[in-house]
Amino acid sequence: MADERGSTKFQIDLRRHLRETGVERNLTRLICEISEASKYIINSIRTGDLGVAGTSNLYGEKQLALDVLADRILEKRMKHSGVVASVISEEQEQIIEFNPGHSDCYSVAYDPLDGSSLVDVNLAIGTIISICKGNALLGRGRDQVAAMYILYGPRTTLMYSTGNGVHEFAMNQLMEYTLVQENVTIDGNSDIYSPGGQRNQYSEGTERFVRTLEEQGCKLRYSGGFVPDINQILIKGRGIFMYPHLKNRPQGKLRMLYELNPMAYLVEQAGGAASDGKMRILDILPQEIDACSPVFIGSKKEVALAQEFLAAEGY
Ligand code: AFP
Repeated sequence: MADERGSTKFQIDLRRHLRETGVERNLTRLICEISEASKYIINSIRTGDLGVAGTSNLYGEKQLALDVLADRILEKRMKHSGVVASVISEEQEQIIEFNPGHSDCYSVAYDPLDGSSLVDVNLAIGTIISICKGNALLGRGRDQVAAMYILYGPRTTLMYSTGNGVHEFAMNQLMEYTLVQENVTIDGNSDIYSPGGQRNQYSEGTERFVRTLEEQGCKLRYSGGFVPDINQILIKGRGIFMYPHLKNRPQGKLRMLYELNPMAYLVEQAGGAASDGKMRILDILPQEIDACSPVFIGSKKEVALAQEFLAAEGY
């Protein structure tokens, strides 16, 4: 459908791509509803209030007005879509049920505006979406049926997978998402690395791993936004992101349901890997909705190398 990145003989929009790849009707509707919601989120980022909302989220983090607004936009869209059984948002305290018993519905875990603390300095941020069948929100990530993100950067792009490869779309001047490339692949050796968290809190194993990457000539690329940092690895086809176990934060910072599971699904679909340093992220069974985990995600070779260092030098 698309020749080299960005140039297509004709513009294939998101709905058409979903239909032509045989995605189930309600799932197509859900993914398109989320893409529609992103247009309102874009507008709120560009023109909205950058102040605090005066409230805190599940993690005790101060919510920005934009966090709350983006959350409301998405929740409303999914509630009225008619195909969503329940949702959980990083900005909400608990699971919200719309159609709990509906057998052919989906459940969605989402981070409406990941990296929102970067908006005031005009850095790229994103919306992260995890989709499960029925009400399986607290299941293992391997049971997801789809994952996607929207990246609000110099260009607005959307990446999705329903289990048949990872496909990139860009928003055009009419605010339509049109296909840029299909089957995004991670198959190179890393020459970039994204080390989250304070370096002086790293375990010996993680420290040795990072030093080895630097000795191999890897360059540090870390924006503070999970979505642009993962997008960089997917588009370049190589690299590794980590937010590891820290001495002062053993579970790391990133959240299983609406950050790690969807990104691990996309990265694995692109031929990469995602681990907590010992096991596959998608095999972890979250114990609560706010579960966090250490993460090493990106090129398979470097994720495996991280696991070797942690096993040998200490997790
Ligand atoms: P915010 O949403 O609070 O900006 O956090 C963003 C994030 O969850 C993720 O997008 C980044 O990869 C990570 O935190 C950055 O964390 P540090 O600020 O500790 O580097």
